[in-house]
Parts: sequence; C-alpha cells; structure tokens
Amino acid sequence: METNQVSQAPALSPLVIKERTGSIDIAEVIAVLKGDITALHIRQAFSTEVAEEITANFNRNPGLKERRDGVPGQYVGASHYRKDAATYFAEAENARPFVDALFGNLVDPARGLFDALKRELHKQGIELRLARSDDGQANICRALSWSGGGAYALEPHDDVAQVLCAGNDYELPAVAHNTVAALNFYPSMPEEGGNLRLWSHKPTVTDRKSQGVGTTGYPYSSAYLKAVPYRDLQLRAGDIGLIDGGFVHGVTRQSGNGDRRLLLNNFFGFARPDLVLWWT
Ligand SMILES: O=C(O)CCC(=O)C(=O)O
Ligand SMILES: [Fe+2]
Repeated sequence: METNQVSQAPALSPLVIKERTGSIDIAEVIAVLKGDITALHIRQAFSTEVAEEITANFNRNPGLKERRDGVPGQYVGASHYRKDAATYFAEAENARPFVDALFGNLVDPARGLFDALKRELHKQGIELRLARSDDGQANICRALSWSGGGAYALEPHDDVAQVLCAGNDYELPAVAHNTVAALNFYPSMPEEGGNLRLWSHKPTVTDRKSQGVGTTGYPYSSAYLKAVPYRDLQLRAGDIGLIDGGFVHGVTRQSGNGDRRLLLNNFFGFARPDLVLWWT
C-alpha cells in the first residue's frame, strides 16, 4: 500500500568545484569526464584578442539565428536538442561555414582542446571523435547568447535528459549513462550577472518525470530547487567552464548596458569504455 504521496525533497549530490587561473590541463578535463570533478572553472584561459575577435565574428555572422525551440537565445551552429538525427546532422553540415567564420584565421580554442584530448585519450586506447550519422557529423562547437528575461538568462536545466531521449537514430543515448561533460568558452561577458549557477542535485529519470521535464531536462522550477544549495561560477571573458551537465545548472540574469554574454559550447562523454563522442 502506498502511504507516502508527499513529494520528496530533491536528493543532494555534493559539488566538487575547482577554480584557478591559467591554461586548461587535459588531466582535469578527464577528471570531469570521469565524474571526479563536477565543475572546472579556468580563469583567463584564452586571450582577450581571441575573445574579442570571436565576439565580433558572432555579431556580424550571416548564420546568426534566433532559437525557436522554446529556449530564448541567439545562436550560430546546430543544437541536437529536440531534433531527430537526420535534422540535426543536416543542420550541422549547413552551419559549418558559419561556425568556421566565428574563428576566421584564429586557432579555434574548442578545436585546440578537442585535439589535445584526442591525443591523450588515444594514449589510453580510447578514441575521441565527433558524433555522426549517414547525414553528416557534428561541429566542434556552437555559439550561443541567452536572452531569457526573468531571474535566469537560461533557466535551470540538466543536459542529460536531451541525450538520454535523443532517439535511437543517434549514437548519443549511450553517453547519458556516463558523465555528459559540457564545455563552455566565454568570449564575452556582461559587467554583472551571467553567472553559471550549479545546484547540488543530479536529477534521476523519476525526478525529471515528477517535474514534467522527462525528455528535455528543461526547465526546473524555483519551487523544486528551493531547498537545494548552489554555487555560482563568476565568469569573465576569456574563462572556460567545464561541468558535469547531469547537475542542474542555469545562467543568472545579466545586467549593465555593455557587453552581451556569449559562449562557445559543446558536449562530450563516453559512449563505450573505448569511445568518447563529441557533439553540440
Ligand atoms: O551559458 C552557460 O554558461 C551554460 C550553457 C548551458 O548550460 C547549455 O548550453 O546547456
Ligand atoms: Fe546546460
């Protein structure tokens, strides 16, 4: 007999956060991939010149579009969120010249990290590659600028539901049983706000269903998160934030009339013990 119909408070999972200044270390990237670190915040990880050039290339990009999938924001590139594989990979192929145009003649910092991680994993007998299908392959990154107008520029969510429920035409669902690492480079940040907020909670399938976000992981309500402790990563242009996307996270409201918040983002994780996939 069921006696307890009262909904449970979300179970807490500890946040292991590492913040420092300097260049990113592949051993730390692998620690996030393996679930040993929840969030890695590297300050001043790439140069102001590179950050400014990418921001200018985003603002004048002919491939810049408004999101129409219920998540307010502008973007260059492709997102697999709520798309079947054929649609996503076709979009990724079409968007590639525009993603390339974000970097012009620069060395793309996301590609630099991909190449370094690929070399290190190869030494360990693990292949790293872009997710793919008969319709094409993923890009190295996408560029995003959130425009939510409430307490959050990007509402609290997790990145695992969209991977778990991506559909059998993708290679991705297997990754959802391991850490879904979300890698973010920040070329431009507002004067105030735009923090990456991480809650001490890793929702289960049951948690998501109870919140009506079973297939999307987006958005979790303030009521649900009320009793959950959180930490903010206070980001500046030139920083990198690498997180375990299974933890609930969101972006706080930004203020100031100056620069808008821009990030380059991608996801990666183990699909098999000998294979890590990378996608957007
Ligand atoms: O903008 C950020 O800092 C986080 C982005 C994010 O959570 C996402 O793209 O899923
Ligand atoms: Fe996310």
